[in-house]
Amino acid sequence: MYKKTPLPRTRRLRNITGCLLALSVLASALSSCGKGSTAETSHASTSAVASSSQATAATTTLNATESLPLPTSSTVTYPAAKPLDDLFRTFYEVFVYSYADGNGDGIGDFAGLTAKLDYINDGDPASMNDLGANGIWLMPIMPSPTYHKYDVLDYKAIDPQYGSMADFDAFIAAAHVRGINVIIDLVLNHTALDHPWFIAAVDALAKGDFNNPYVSYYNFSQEKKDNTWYQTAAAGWYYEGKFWSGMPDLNLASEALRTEFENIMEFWLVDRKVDGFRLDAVTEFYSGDDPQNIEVLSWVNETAKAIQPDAYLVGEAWSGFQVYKQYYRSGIDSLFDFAFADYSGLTVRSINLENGRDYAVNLTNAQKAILEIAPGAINAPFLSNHDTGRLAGFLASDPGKLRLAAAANLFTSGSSFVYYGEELGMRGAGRDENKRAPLPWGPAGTNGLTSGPPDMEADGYSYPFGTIAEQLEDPASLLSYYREAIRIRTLYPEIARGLTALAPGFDLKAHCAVAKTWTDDEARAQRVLLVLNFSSEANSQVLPSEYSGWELVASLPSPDGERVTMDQASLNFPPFSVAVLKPSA
Ligand SMILES: [Ca+2]
Ligand SMILES: [Ca+2]
Ligand SMILES: [Ca+2]
Repeated sequence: MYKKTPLPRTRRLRNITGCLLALSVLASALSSCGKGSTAETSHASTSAVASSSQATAATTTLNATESLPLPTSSTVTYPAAKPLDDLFRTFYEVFVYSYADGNGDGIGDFAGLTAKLDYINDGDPASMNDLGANGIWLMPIMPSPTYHKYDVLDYKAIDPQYGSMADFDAFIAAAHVRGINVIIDLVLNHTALDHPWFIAAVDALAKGDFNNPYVSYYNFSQEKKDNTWYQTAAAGWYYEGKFWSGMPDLNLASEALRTEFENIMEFWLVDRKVDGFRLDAVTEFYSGDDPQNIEVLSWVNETAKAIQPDAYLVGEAWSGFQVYKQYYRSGIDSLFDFAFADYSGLTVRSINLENGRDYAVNLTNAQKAILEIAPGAINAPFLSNHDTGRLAGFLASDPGKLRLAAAANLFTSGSSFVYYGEELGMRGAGRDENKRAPLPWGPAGTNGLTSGPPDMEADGYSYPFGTIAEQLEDPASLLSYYREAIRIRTLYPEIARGLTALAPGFDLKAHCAVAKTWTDDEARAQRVLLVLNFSSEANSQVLPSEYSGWELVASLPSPDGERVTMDQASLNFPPFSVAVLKPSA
């Protein structure tokens, strides 16, 4: 447990001899010894972090009170933090196909996902044996002719590859027991070519039955308007297929189609107990017509909220900030924060430029712009997803940059999303299948391992930081880091919910220093100061007078396991480390 009591004096007096001896058995202590003097003084003043440096004494025969190495992820423990049950969550994006196989056919399924749900959240706020996410976004789960299932054949069923509806219901129940809300992908822009609606519509066209309601479901024309229009089986008629010929675009102006989707939303929210939807391709409902798309989103939002007032909706408006921020006018809860994501987004760019200050300015301005449009908006930050390629590739597998990116994403206000495998530093690029590779539970033969999409290339993905089994054993692993960052996010609810402002007095270009304020349910103002060191070098900063008396309550380490320390009124940052400060109680 996490104690606020000061360290026993013997631990504060950790001497250089002890450090050198620890060195011989714990490689990760190497760099911490170089900072011996700072570490010693700081441990006296940063009790919240330092006092939990129990354990790892088993590595030596030294007197335990003299030889403790600096804490690594697994040696820092936190109080049990029960997440608030609201819409600000930590989401984990799951591709069921590649998550866990429950029946041995190599394809992930709901039986496998349910059996391995403890990895995401074990339901015990006191344990850290899990990622600690309390939201899951399931990529499409409905019957489909493709492995990715973004072309739907039946909106009220489960693809048999993934199991039965009973398997799905069991998964939802298991998720809810653990405090996990589940949202599912809802594809409103198009269906599969073999969807019964499309077959009926083309049949009607062929018979000249133009008033058949199914004809209104799709976009048909007697001219081939451009190269996204394709010939139907009905002579002289074309259909729109914005993404490809196998996905005919729906016509969301059709009242009959809207009624179908109202029933579909009710089916999932009420009968199947899902907690909301991730809305695919919202900028393509009417390609190039944002006001029309926003009108469709308003209808989706009103429909879902009328069925289930606390349903959560997040839209994929894959565009620039000035465009997607406008989609908040629809009233939708969240939109993915594309400006900060992907290889060219603000997060990766700022990290590569070691420019934390610009990042902080962008973060603050983006939140302000979104809240001006919709005061209730919940930003949806992310780093990568199933379309973008994987984060570890964007950052050349640099352990420090990967950790900092994780912290930047998880410490942004809103509902943060983590793409499965990002917490392991999985790589995957090139064709889409490579970005959707199997979650590596362990070596070949490990229970639950999937075989991945059929056209995945052997050299298109990799696991540079090892499997889950390997990273679970390593307190300094990227996985351990994600667990700790999510735990801190949960412990201090103002990190996800706070209004962000630039913290005055931080002088280094490398520092992203932001203060957040949030009023909790008991009308208390909660404040937190976050300082992320975007530099690959150690540096320090005098704590600005504004924060005089604030305490270092948590930190995230450099890849070598070094922690931020506070020495008198100076904060000392190892490379790529993060400090979390709160006013003294
Ligand atoms: Ca299977
Ligand atoms: Ca737990
Ligand atoms: Ca469309």
